[in-house]
Amino acid sequence: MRSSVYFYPTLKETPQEAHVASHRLMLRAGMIAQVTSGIYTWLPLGLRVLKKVENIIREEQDRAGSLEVLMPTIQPAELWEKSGRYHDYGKEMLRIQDRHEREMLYGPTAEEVITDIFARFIKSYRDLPKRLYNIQWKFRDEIRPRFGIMRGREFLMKDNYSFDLTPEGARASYQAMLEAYVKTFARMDVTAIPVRAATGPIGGDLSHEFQILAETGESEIFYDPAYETLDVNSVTLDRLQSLYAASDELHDPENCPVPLETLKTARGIEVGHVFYFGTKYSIPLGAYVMGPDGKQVPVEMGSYGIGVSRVVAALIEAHHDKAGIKWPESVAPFKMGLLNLNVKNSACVACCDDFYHKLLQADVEVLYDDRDLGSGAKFADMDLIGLPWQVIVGPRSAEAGMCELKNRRTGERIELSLEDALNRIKQ
Ligand code: 5CA
Repeated sequence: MRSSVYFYPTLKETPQEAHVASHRLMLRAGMIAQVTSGIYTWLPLGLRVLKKVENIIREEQDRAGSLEVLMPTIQPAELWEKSGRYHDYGKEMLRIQDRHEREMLYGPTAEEVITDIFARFIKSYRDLPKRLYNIQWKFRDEIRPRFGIMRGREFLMKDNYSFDLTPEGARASYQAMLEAYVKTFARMDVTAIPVRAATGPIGGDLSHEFQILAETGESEIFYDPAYETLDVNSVTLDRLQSLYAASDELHDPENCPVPLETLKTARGIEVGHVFYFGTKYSIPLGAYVMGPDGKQVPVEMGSYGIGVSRVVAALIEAHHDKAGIKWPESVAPFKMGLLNLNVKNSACVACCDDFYHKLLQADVEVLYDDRDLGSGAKFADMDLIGLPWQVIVGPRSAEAGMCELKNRRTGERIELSLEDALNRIKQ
């Protein structure tokens, strides 16, 4: 992609309304633009990152034996009246009337819709277990939308729903999701740790939040120092339950098993939340299957969310410096930036154009800064948008067939021939 035809309106100044690094950097890099409070347009550069995050999540959900569906954003109030949540959900739910004055809502989550689908089509224990998920926009009329897309009103969520015959089966589904989450976040170069959490309006009595540790996190978490020895790569539900780590909502200082002197606290960003709530929705919505003994039993359910759009902000909180974002390769909008430092110099242009075409042929995702701008502005923009690699070509290096290769994360720069640079990048 050539910068001259692309659209990423970068800003030099820090926008006044942004109080955390991720919000500041997303606005400055031209990734998002606010439409109104808590509602954003994703601009091309931001959308590329969102799609990559979404795809990693999708691949790990599929690998964990889940099936993707796509539910609507708008739901009928009727289903929520059946589950009993329509009146309890309160002002966070955006309620709408259609032209026939039927009550509708913009879905804040989808337990009712998916349970109704299950109830209509799945009738036998032989079809279990089933895990159905979608990646869809949700709306919650947050009282205090803030930090950009971190706490938006409209946000993208991956929500998975599991259906099992027995509580043991449901725990196995819960365990499979814990594992999928650990793999998902590892692929994005961050560690998200599961802590015990309150279940709120989703319900149930077993729940974990996945928290990425960051000073600017909105949640406070409390944990036993022994938790630091937890190997998140081989985390099991039993192991998790044997160690104390709780979100602020659930933490009760009076009844905490860890003595106050040893208890640790940290701040985190809640990027995911998993719940086991048994038959809370299956009974009222009629999701029963025929068991092996021929009797009708309500299915055991859990739900598993990831704030897909919030993850983008959390990744920036975890990976940035003063100059800008430092994307992990797996989610970077482009793998590399190619900087032509003088677009009026014909040797430099010829050399960069040729290099650009070779990158395209090799399927390397590249943003080619071919704009007529000073080199200072190009360096600043490239560091700001945070592509993992930069190839820098000026008139003198062009004549010698050389370039500079910069690693954005380590800051390391080396001079090498264009040919060697190409081979390295292809690897
Ligand atoms: N139905 C369940 C799981 S499928 C559910 O709705 N869980 S949730 O309420 O915890 O939301 C799932 C995830 O969505 C959260 O962990 C968080 O990462 C993200 N999320 C929730 N509210 C917002 C918001 N206002 N802005 C951005 N992300 C949000």
